[in-house]
Amino acid sequence: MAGAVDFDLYRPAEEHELLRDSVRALAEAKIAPHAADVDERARFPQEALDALVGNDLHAVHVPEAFGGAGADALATVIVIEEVARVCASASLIPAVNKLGSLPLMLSGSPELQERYLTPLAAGRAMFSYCLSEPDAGSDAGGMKTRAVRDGDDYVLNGVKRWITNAGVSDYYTVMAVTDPEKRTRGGISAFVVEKDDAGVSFGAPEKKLGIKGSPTREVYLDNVRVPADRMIGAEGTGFATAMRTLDHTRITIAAQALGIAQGALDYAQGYVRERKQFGKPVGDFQGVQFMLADMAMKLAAARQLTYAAAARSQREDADLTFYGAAAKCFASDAAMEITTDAVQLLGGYGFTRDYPVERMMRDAKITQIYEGTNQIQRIVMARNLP
Ligand code: COS
Repeated sequence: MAGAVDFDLYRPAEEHELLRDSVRALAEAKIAPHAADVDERARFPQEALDALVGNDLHAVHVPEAFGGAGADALATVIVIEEVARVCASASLIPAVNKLGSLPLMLSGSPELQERYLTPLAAGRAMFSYCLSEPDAGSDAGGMKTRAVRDGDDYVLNGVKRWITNAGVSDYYTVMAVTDPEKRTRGGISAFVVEKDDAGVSFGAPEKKLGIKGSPTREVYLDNVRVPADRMIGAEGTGFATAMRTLDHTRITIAAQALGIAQGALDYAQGYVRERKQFGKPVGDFQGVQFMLADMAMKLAAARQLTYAAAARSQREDADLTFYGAAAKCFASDAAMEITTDAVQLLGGYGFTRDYPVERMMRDAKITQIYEGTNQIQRIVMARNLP
C-alpha cells in the first residue's frame, strides 16, 4: 500500500533546502540591512539587485540554454520567498523578471528568446510586463492600446499602467489590440518593446502604501515602431499567452506573500520572548501563544498549497489555472492576516517605523491586489474547478 504513494512529494528535495539556506544567508547579509531605508526613501533596492545579479539569483527561471540558472518552478518560489522575507520590494526583481519574460518562454520564437533571454540571464537587462491600463485592470481584455501593421513593422500607441520596475527594465512585454473585432478571442497580440525604442516614455513613480522600493510607473507608447519579428507568437495569441503567463506567475506572488508573512512571524516570535509585561515575557501568555499558533498554521497551509501549485506549474498540469489562482489568493489573504497580527503582537511598537512589521503589513496588502485581485482569482477558480 505504502509503495503506491510518493511521500517525497511532501518533503522538499535536499537541493531545494540547500538553496533556501544560501538565499537566506545572502538576503540577511546583503538585502535586509537596506530594507528599511529602501522603504523610507522609496528608492530602488540597488544593493539587492547587485547581490542578486552577483549570485545569479535575479532571474533564476531562465533556462541554461540562454545562460540562466535553469531553476525549476519550486526553486524560483524559494528564491522569491527568501528575498521577500527581508525585503518585499527586492523580491520583485526575480518575480517580475519572470513575469515579463515568461510570455517569451511560452510562445516566442527561438530567435526572439535567444535575443532577449540571454541579456536577462546575464544580468544586463530586466524585463517588465505590460497588460493593465488606466481603464483596463480586472477587465484586461478591455485594453485600448493598439498595434497596427505598417509594412514590416507594427506601430504601437497607448498607455500601460501599474507597470512594476518601469523605467528600470530594459525590455517590456506589451499586450496590444491588433483586431478590435476579435479582442480576447484572437484580437490581442504580444510584443517585445525596448526602453530605448523611439516613442517610449514613463510617468512619474506612483506614491504607494507599500513595496515602495519597487518603481511603479505608467508606460507611454507614442507611435512606437517595432519590427514584426518582435511579436511574441502568432498575431492574435497575445491574450491567451498573457493569461497562461499569469497561471504560472501568480505562484510567484504567493511566494512573495509567504516570504513577507514568514518575516513578520519570525520577528514577532522573537519579540514576544523579550518583551516583558506583568513580570514575564508576553510570549508566556496563552492568548499570545494562540495567536502565534494561528499565524504559523495559516502560513504552513499557504506554503503547502503554493508548493503544490509550483509542482503543477513545473509539470504544466491541466489544473494549473485553478491552483495558480488558489495559491495566490490563499497565501496573500494569509499574509495580510499574519502581518496584521504581527503588528498587534508588538503593540504600540508595531505601529511605528522603528520596527519592520508595519512595513511588512503594508507590503502584504499589494499581494491581494496585483496579478489579479483576489476577487478575480475567485472568478478564475470558479471557472476552472478541479
Ligand atoms: N490560459 C490560456 N488561455 C486563456 C486562459 C488561460 N488561463 N484564460 C483565458 N484564456 C483565453 C481563452 O482562449 C479564452 O478564449 P476561449 O474562451 O475562446 O477559449 C480567451 O482567453 C478569453 O477568456 P475569457 O472569456 O475567460 O476572458 P474574460 O474577458 O472573461 O477575462 C479574466 C478573464 C477576468 C480571468 C481576465 O481578464 C483576468 O485574468 N483579469 C485579471 C487580469 C490581471 O490579472 N491583471 C493583473 C495584471 S498583471 S500585474
